[in-house]
Amino acid sequence: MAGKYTFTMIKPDAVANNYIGPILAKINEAGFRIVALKYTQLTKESAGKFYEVHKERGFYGELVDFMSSGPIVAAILEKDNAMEDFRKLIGATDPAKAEAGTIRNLFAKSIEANAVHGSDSDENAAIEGNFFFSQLERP
Ligand code: 3AN
Repeated sequence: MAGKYTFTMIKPDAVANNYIGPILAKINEAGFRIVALKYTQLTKESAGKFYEVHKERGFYGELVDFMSSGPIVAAILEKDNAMEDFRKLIGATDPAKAEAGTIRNLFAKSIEANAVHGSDSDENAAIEGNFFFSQLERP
């Protein structure tokens, strides 16, 4: 059964461009409830751990540098079919290929600095939510 929670991060590029407000508004307008929210900055070590699944990929080092380069906003979102619906709302990884009106189409400039992260499975949504939020801070 599809889960009702997913996890997102507003990445350093979008935070630097003052897009926290507009992106959270889009998320709410699309029917998601924000049930946990945190403004923080990843260290290289914690960004490396978060993206460990991509360790073997050529862009891993740059991705870790970028994701620890400035503050981010982490959030847990609630909606029926949350993970899949959120992936649709953010659009393709490469903003040039992201459908019109999606968050990456509206707010991202490059495949690396692509404004937002969205979990790619219910299992990863739970793992990623637990990475940023303690039991007291999340539903
Ligand atoms: P998504 O974020 O759409 O799930 P993934 O999981 O394939 O995409 O990639 C994780 C992150 O790695 C992306 N959000 C993006 O920042 C970065 N990334 C993916 N592909 C590339 C690439 N070819 N070059 C640079 N960075 C990339």
